[in-house]
Amino acid sequence: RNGIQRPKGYTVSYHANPEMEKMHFGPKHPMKPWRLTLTNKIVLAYGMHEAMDLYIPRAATSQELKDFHREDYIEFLQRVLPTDNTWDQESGQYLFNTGDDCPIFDGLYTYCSLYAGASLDAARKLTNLQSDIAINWSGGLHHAKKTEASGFCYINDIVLAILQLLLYHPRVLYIDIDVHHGDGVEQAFWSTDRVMTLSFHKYNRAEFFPGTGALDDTGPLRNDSPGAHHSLNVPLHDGIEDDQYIKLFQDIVRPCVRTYQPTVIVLQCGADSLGGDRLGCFNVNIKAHGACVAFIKKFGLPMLVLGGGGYTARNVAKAWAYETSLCIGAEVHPNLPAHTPYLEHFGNEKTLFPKLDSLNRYENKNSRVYLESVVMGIMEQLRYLQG
Ligand code: V1P
Ligand code: CA
Ligand code: ZN
Repeated sequence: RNGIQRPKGYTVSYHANPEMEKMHFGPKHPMKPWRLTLTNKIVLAYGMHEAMDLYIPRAATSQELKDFHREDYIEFLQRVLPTDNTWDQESGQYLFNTGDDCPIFDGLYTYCSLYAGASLDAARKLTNLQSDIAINWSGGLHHAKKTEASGFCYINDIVLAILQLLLYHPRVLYIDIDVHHGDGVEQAFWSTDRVMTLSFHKYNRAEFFPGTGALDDTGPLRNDSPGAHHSLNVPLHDGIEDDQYIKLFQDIVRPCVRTYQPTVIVLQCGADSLGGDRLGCFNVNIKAHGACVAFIKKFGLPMLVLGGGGYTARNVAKAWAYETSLCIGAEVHPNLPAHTPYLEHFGNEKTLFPKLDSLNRYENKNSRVYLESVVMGIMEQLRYLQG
């Protein structure tokens, strides 16, 4: 119908549960699960569903969540209600770091177990060889810790999915292009050499959440610890441009793959690294963001593709729909199909690739020399892993 055909020689699975999309963090909160509805509408309007195996994933069980998270934290998420007083007098903090960033809303536990279930299902499609690329746009919530919520993330679905992959795969490469540091995933696999984590992000210790992810944050300091040099960080400044971002991504990922020889890649595609994002501060366009997905796909390794941040919903939806098309290897028309539901929501921008207008641009604080020094810093870390 739309000329979208199944990819030849490989299988893509798409894991989306519409129950997720109804959830609300609260009127002023930037995280809007509704962006997933917009994404799925565009994916369907183009006819991309013809080219993938679609799954409505089940919720993860509490036992599965406890594979990473501590029991008392999961039990808290299971029983807590928005009306409960969760202020802890003793510590002077809200329990388990809930609060403004991680509010307790109606259906919170359902929300958490659904996005985690989707990432687990997607990972298992890869390990049982039913898919080569598995996509879950509702996942990618990289800040959640073993015993607490952080930065809009409650359950770390990425850690749970990687733990599944590790049952079958000797080495997992985790790449994170969300504008924030993937601190929860880094911390979870800090001491192992079976997962390499690589995050690209805006870094400013005092002013930008979560304040970690400096270039010299590379794993345990003792050289005899297996995890040493297996956490890689690419700290960036405001305003990075398309060509710089693509070159940096390729110049860093290529040697990481060559040196580490992963058997599977997990890609967190946080869309807050796009220009015009409500929380982000880069000047990256949708085509450049997608170029990272296309570049990873070319390695031909099994791939778990996840969402993450992204706070200007129309751009998030366009980026993730475009990246779905790259996964299935379909060329899509640059204008959204006329029958796309909610088309009016996109205002004057019926194109899949809106140009970043000058009002939304950040001054580029990333010099060529700075970016070269970052690549050199990463290469230095990789040298420890050779031979
Ligand atoms: O900056 C902070 C905390 C709150 N302060 C005490 C420090 N929080 C950030 C959290 C950003 C989370 C990003 C998540 C992800 O990486 C993955 C899903 O994208 C924050 C910000 C901000 N501008 O950085 N929270 C909020 N804004 C916020 C705004 C309105 C209502 C609730 C939270
Ligand atoms: Ca990142
Ligand atoms: Zn983010």
